[in-house]
Amino acid sequence: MPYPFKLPELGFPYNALEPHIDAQTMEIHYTKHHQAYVNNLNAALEKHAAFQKKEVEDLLSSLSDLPTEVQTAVRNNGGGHLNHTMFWQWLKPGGSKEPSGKLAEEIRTTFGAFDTFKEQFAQAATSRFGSGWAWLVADRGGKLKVYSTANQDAPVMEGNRPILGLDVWEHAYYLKYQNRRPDYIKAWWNVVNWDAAARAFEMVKGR
Ligand code: MN3
Repeated sequence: MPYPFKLPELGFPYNALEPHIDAQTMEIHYTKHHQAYVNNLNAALEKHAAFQKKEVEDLLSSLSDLPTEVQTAVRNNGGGHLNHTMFWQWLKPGGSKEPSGKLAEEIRTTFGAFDTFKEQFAQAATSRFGSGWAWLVADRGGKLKVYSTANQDAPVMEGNRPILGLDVWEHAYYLKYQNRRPDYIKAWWNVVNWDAAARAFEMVKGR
């Protein structure tokens, strides 16, 4: 949905992902951090009616079309809004431990084994210096790749389609895990919504 952007439904209570992701972190992450990205994105576009009909993906994939003075604000806050909107969908209480169907096949073809994929993903998430995201994406050719981005940079900025993403900003884990990012990553696998990842992959294959 285009401007004015809104906080999406979370789809589950703040405590639903306990003990892996705690309720207080979820509440602050959703009502404060994500809300701030939405507010700042709306503020950036308030005086630019020509861009108010665009979806956030379109804004991010053609940042250079925007007036120079709002490019950074849209990159940071549009990315923040899009990344978090997807992140909530990729979380599910008691989610399945592994993907199934075509995504499972493609992960095996690309990485050799599901566990090898998990290792590469965790490595990308752990080694991202400072704030950012780890991603499983499909590139323009539909090939799966694992990498990380800084800040709120979104895969769509490089023409990639996100299949699964993990927020590794400290605000996503600090209350429970403090400096132990690897423990947060390990716990997060327990609440991944592989059905949402599989749907994202189907959409890539179907276009
Ligand atoms: Mn976040």
